[in-house]
Amino acid sequence: MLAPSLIRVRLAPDGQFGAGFSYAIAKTEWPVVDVAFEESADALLLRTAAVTCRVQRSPCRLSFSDANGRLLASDTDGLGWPHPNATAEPGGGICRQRLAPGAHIYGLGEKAFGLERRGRRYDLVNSDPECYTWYDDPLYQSIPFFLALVPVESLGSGGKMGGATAAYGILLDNASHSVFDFGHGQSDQLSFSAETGELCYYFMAAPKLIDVIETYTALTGRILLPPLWALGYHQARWSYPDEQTVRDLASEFRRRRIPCDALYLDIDYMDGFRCFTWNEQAFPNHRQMLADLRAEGIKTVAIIDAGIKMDPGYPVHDDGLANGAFLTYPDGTLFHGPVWPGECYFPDFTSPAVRRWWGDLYAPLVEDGIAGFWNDMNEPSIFRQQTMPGVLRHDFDGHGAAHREIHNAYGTQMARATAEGLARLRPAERQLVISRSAFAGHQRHAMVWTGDNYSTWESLRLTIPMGLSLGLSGLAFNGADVGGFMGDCTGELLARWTQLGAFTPFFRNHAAMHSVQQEPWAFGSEIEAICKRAIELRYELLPYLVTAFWECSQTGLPIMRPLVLAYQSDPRTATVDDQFLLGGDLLVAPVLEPGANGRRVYLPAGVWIEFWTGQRLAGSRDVWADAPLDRIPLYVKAGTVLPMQPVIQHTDEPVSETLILRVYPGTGESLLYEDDGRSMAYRTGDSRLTRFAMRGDETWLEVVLRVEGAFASPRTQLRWEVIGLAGVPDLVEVDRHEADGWRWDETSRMLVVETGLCNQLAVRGATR
Ligand code: MIG
Repeated sequence: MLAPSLIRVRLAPDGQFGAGFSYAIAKTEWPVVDVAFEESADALLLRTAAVTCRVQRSPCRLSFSDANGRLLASDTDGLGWPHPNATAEPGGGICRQRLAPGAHIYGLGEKAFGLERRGRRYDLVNSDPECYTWYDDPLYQSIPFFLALVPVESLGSGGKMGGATAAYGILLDNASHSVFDFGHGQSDQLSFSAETGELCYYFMAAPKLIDVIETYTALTGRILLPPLWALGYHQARWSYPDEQTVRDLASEFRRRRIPCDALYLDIDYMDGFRCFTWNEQAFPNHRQMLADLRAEGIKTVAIIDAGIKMDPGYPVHDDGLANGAFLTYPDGTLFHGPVWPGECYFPDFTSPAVRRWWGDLYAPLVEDGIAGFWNDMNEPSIFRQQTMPGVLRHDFDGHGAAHREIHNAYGTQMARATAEGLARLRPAERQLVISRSAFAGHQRHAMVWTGDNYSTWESLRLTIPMGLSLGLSGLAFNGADVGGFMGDCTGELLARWTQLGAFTPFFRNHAAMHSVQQEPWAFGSEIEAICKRAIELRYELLPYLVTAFWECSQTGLPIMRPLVLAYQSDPRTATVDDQFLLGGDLLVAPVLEPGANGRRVYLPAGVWIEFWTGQRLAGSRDVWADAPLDRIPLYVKAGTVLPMQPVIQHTDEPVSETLILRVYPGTGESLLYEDDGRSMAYRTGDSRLTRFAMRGDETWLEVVLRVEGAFASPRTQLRWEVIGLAGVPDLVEVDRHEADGWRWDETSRMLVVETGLCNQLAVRGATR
């Protein structure tokens, strides 16, 4: 019992418990929990304020119920062995539980399926699928954590409680190949199991899914705030082959006034794919190039792969050998396998010494001026074999392990070594480390992108459930290749994808070698203008997005959220995954089909205001959204103050002194988080939080501001834009005095009030 609602269950194959060391877990010390203990002939009962765990003695079966005595989860068979896939000793355990009728299952991070996980079986073994589409499994990342949403009726409490629900979550803390089956083998049963090692899982109970996520991220860690530039628009391609191409690319963005914060160097910037080297022919003056880009407000991100070329004389190779950094077979023979550079050795990122060595390797690239790093091929991927042999020996932070035992954690430990190295090299700065592979807890070291999708409408559609599921599984900072990676994008697809990408946490356009150019201007001026407008909107919304990132770093609540998270008791939301919430207040309903001029949108309970027209709409129903190619349907919850800023070309531009506050009349609370966007000073209190409390409707409203925190924001002017009032107001008040200089714009039916910093805004009699 780690907390009243968090229970760790361990079962060792031979009755011998190991050290229990795990890369998933961030928090191992918990305050003592009050537990009542009862014992009877056939069972033990452990009762906290939130959960009762019953352990039946023989066969050993566990069940969990909530504080109201409602059964949440119960074993259908004794916990046991072996795993159906178990190949070698000692074989991992399996846990089978009842899957209640009507229960929904979510989570597991990156999977190429819909949001709803029920009805299928999933393999969690980090792999390089070399491009994927719907239903391809496994993929690059494995997050062995799921959440269950259980209708209360089905918990056996009898009474019909229309829509009442309960939630729980389970993390299987095991980094070997695991299998989750949610009613696939047997429709009323779920099971989870691992190839090898202890069966260790964490059970978390809560009335609400959001509380389960809070507990899960308290246990496994939360995201660190990224630098602000990481939230801008990024442009990549495999590869921009030389200096001139990269320089021209940067100039194009500036010339066309399309905002952009970062460009990417894919593997061809290296000398023969040797990590930490430069192709001096193609990039002879890379330092100057990087400095010039920086001067234009463009950061450069470079790729680093996991394999190190077997090449005597190449310093990383020689050094790695001398330091014993590379993985070996149990007899000490070095393992090598083919990747881009040819035969490679693979560092043992589970060794603290190797992680340190690896992190220090970034020093020259950091000095050159590379701003962020992109770790690829770290499943690890090896050509012509799925991955490395399971018998290779790992240090496992001094505990020792075979590769098969920690396979799924390899990529995260590489990203961690990178992040820790950068933190040593640039201690005052926030870092961007992008990783393709990940395991539970990855979010506290780095972020992820979702690898090699296709330039197809199906892949576009998939990005939503994938991003939402990652967010539910701790990996809130994620994004897919905008425009699609493999195959040829089209103008229409790029327009729709850029519109969607503008509302995902990571916003990077990337394309594969041999595919058509996919930059925002690649398909002519109409598409360019649409992409540009979507990117501009992203920059206008940065104050809101930054706030969502901050909230995520505090509570684990995802940035991009499924409707069910906010409207759990509305059964209509349970499986919605073609629209989503960004933060708490903005509903995004992208167009996901070719040739469409609109789409259906489900508006949950409450009043919603259409972003483009200011129209007020009642929720709890489907509405039709007009969506010509230049428009993505967006809705703002009534009662929201949406913090925005004027368009900028990149985030190094000085922050405008004007903060735009879009007010959507209603009742609610909104937040604005601010800090310097680059340093670590926010961790010692140099930040500012503004709370907007609003009451009202379309005829009147009052917004009260409360400011906390010491950060001296450059934003000293407020431009209030009140959207969706019924008419011209009789009275506009700022700090309880009649405001001078407000105006009513009849065409947009918007009230505009310009003020300095203030504590209150009130609007009355807006009926005419
Ligand atoms: O085997 O570095 O997912 O983003 O462009 C392909 C080349 C290797 C896979 C990555 C992709 C990247 C590509 N890489």
